[in-house]
Amino acid sequence: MKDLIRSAAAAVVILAGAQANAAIIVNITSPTPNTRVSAGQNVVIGFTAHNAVAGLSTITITGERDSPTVISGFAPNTNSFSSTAIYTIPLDVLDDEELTVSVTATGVADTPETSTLTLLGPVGVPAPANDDLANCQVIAGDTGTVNGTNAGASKETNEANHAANSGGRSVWYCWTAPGDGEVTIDTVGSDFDTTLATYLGSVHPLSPVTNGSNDDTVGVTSSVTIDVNDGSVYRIAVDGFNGGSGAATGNVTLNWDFQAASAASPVWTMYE
Ligand SMILES: [Ca+2]
Ligand SMILES: [Ca+2]
Repeated sequence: MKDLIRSAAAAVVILAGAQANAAIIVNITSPTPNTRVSAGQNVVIGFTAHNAVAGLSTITITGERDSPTVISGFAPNTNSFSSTAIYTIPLDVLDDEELTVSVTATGVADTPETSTLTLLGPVGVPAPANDDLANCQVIAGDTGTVNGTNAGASKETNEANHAANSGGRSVWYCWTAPGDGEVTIDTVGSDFDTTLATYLGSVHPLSPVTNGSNDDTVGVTSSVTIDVNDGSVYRIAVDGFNGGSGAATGNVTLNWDFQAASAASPVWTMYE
């Protein structure tokens, strides 16, 4: 009979594939993966551990940001064990953050085995439609104003630091110059500390426009005046100033005002 049990355990090991050479089986049984959690919440982690061959020696519960907790409520050489542990969600959990909880069972004579569970932080603010450069909001005409938000926005891979600030919650606008001249673009009316930067190109990394970025001009809002060429497409980033604890967010107001070259900078030629 004992041989039969050993054979069954061996078969489980073979089926497990990656767990070759280990006879330990450990499973987190509750809660279900990707359960939403909130700051400070006590989550009951249910688990089972089993080692038919040589018994268990220790079980360790590790929260992603915690020191390991060793469960010792069973006698050494126990073959099967099921219990619960409390995992307290960190108070600074981020929206949609993935928190990993691990249960590791160590056998008397086997390699430890680990089961992991991912929990998700609170539901985050959905990203605005113009979060990514590729989805820039098209703005057109000589002059205008649009309103939006950078709440829920993020920074892309290879995205520049706008106005030399790390930012982190950028939104994008695309504007095609209707002629040669200059355009003043600003975020006056926005209700948070903005940064503003203008670029040529269509994928990161973009080419910064000369004198095309600014942090503060009107209060903490931003303004640039740049020379533009007829038909060129300018990518405009509005980000929140990041003083070290994340980018500022709020309602974005973006204004632009184009002046054609003849009106903006008349050329006077003297003839002798
Ligand atoms: Ca973005
Ligand atoms: Ca600013």
